[in-house]
Amino acid sequence: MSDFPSFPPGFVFGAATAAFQIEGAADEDGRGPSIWDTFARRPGAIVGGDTGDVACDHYHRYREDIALLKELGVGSYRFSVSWARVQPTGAGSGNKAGLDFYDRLVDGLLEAGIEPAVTLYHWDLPQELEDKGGWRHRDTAYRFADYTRLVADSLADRVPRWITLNEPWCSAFLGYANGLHAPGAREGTPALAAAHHLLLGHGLALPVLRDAGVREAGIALNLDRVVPATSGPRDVAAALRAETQRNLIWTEPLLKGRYPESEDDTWAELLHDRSFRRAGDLDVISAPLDFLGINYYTPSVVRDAPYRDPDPLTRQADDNRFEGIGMPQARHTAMDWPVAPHTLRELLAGLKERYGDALPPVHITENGSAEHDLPEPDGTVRDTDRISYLDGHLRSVAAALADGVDVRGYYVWSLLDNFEWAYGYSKRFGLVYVDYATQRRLPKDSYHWYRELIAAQG
Ligand code: IFM
Repeated sequence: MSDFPSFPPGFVFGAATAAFQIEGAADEDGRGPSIWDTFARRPGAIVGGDTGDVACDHYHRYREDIALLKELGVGSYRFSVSWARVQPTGAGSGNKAGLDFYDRLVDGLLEAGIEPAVTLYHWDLPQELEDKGGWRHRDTAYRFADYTRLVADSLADRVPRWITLNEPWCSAFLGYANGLHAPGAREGTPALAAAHHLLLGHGLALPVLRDAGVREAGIALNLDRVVPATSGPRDVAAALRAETQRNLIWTEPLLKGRYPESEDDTWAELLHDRSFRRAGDLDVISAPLDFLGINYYTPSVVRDAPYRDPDPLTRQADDNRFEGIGMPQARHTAMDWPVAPHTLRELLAGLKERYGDALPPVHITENGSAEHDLPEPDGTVRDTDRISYLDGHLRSVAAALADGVDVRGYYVWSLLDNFEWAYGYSKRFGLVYVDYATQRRLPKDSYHWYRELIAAQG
């Protein structure tokens, strides 16, 4: 560790998880069904037919997991609250048993000297709200603000850092355009309405958090570092379209109070579709953030391509005349994602260049890799590829700091192997291996490596 760059005093080293991916206890203590419970039961939706019913059984084993975090030495733990556990139908009064669980979790973290960081929405919408239209429907944004009040009333006195939404791009486009995520809809334009209503929900939740006196409120976006395949004008234009669809659709409304322009016909039309927008929405959405959370894993190298669907009437809202060509020269993780740590620094530099002083302080709210982990007979897990992935990305963060980007923290995804959405339990992102048959936790070599790094940084 001696050659590792020093991070500034107060820099937060953390680890992250999300409720649906680890908690299990799907039917306990009054929890209602979420869209992921429903979607996981759809034949063919999830690899191996896996569900979140048991997951890592964190609901019952949270004390053991807090002990793992304490031993790891993290300053902060980012977890999400299951909306359907604390407000089973997505409306009305709270479910005390559900709120009590998070109360105990927060107290346990504080006793262990770890700052809790709460994500309010990590994709698990109560099913009843989906039945009423889900994020296509404006009212869901107001329901989200009410739910925020419920959770803030219970936890704001002890939780300093709050994240409204995790990766709304996935909720909108994987959920409502290509159907790879819950609720599994393939609908086109409603994905844009969903994107807008997610942003509106975020904007409505912010003053609720401010009223509750929270120290820091932000949002976590999965921003892409988009690289054109060649310097030719067609590929450069394709990269700009990709950046609009992946990044600018979020950062422009949030940081500038406007939607991006696009030279692409379908997108220009969709972005200027005002049917689901009301006057004043962009003011609500662009309320100041205390930090911008960035979840980063891998870059996209894109080239110009025809529409996948030539028919504008059935075309999906994520079809924007570009295609990824991968990075054949790079190592690939078990997700088949190319590993290119320097691109995180480039992404951060690009944001700083585009937004200047309008860019709030940044937290890397997720970064990590799925690898083909196999425990040795003695219980060790030699995940050297993950160590090199994390090492590279942390150095990239250090380089961004040296470039003058105000990065305040870094959270490894994830503390535990867990339910990796459409991939079920087939992909392992954890610093800690979970043997799902016994629920035994085995800290991997990367866990020990991260612990040493945190200790060495003081
Ligand atoms: O597991 C997910 C997480 O829920 C959101 N960000 C990406 C991770 C890895 O795919």
